[in-house]
Amino acid sequence: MSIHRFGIALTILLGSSTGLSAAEWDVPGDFSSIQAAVLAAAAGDVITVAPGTYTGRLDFRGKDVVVQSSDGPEHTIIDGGGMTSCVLFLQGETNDAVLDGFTVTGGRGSMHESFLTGGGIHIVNSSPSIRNCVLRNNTAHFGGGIAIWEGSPSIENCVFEYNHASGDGGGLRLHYYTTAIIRDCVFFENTADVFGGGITYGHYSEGQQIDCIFDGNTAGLRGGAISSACDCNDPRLIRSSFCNSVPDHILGGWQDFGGNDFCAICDMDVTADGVVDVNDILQVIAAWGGCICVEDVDGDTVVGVDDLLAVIAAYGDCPS
Ligand SMILES: [Ca+2]
Ligand SMILES: [Ca+2]
Repeated sequence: MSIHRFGIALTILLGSSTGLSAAEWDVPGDFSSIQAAVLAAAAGDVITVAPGTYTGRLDFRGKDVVVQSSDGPEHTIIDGGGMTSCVLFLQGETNDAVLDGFTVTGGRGSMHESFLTGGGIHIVNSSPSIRNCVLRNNTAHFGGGIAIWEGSPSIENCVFEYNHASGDGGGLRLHYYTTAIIRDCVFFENTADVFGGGITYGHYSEGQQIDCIFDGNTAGLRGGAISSACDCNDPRLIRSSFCNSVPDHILGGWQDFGGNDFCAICDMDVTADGVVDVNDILQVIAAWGGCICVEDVDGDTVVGVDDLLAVIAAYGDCPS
C-alpha cells in the first residue's frame, strides 16, 4: 500500500470509528439527570439539556464530553443547593470537555487541602472549556465562582457576579501551575474577604484576560479586581476595563498588552469615605510598618513616610 493510499485508509478508519462512538443525548429525554447522561456517555458525545433547574453536583468523571443547554443560561440552571460545588472536573478532562450555556449558582465548594474551594466549579489537574455560563451567588474559601488547581482551562463569554470568597478570589482563583485563558468575561460585584475580589492568582499560575470587564469588585485587603501578589507570572491584560474596584484595581504585577482602561480611583482615601482628610492620615499612622493593606498607598508592602506624604498631598476631595 502506498503512503497515500495508507493515509486514505487511516482517515476512513478513524472517521468511521469516531462516527460510531460519537452520540447525542438529550436531558431529560434520554436521561432524567445530567449526571446520568455523563455517566453513560463516551468521549466525543454531546449532551443537550432542556430548560429547567438541575439541583446537585455534576461530575464530568474524566469524560471529554460536551454538556450544552438548548436555550442558554437564562433558562438552564445547575444549582448546588448550598451543599457542594456545582460542577467538578477532577480526572484530567481536556479542552474537549465542554460546559456551555448554564447558570451555575448556589455552590459552596469542595474540600481541597482543608479548605472549601471552587464554590461554583472546582477544577483540579484538568483543562475543560467553560463557555457562555453565568457564575452567580456561589461561595467558598478560595474561588467563590471557580477555582483551578493545575490546569489549562479556557473560560469564554462568561459572567461572574455576586460570588464570594472568605479567603481569596471571589470570582475566580488560579493556583499551582494553572495557565488559563479568560476571554470576553464580565466580573461584576464579586467579593473576597482578603485578596482578589474578581480574580486571585496563586503560586506558579498565569493567565490572560482578553476583552474582559471588571466592575464593582471588592477585596477586604487589596486587589479589588485582581490580586497577583504571588510567585506567579504577571497576568496579561488585553483590552480589558476596570471600574468601581474597592479598595484598588490590581495588587501585584501585570503585563500591559494594550487597550486596557482604568477608571480613576482614589488610593489615598484609605477610609473609603470619598474624601482625603485627617482621618486618612491617622489611619496611615496607625498602620505604620510592614503590611499588605490599603494604608500602603504606594504598594511597596511598607506603610511609611512616603505613604503619609502621598495622603497629605491629596488632601481634600478625591480626584474624579
Ligand atoms: Ca477618607
Ligand atoms: Ca508604602
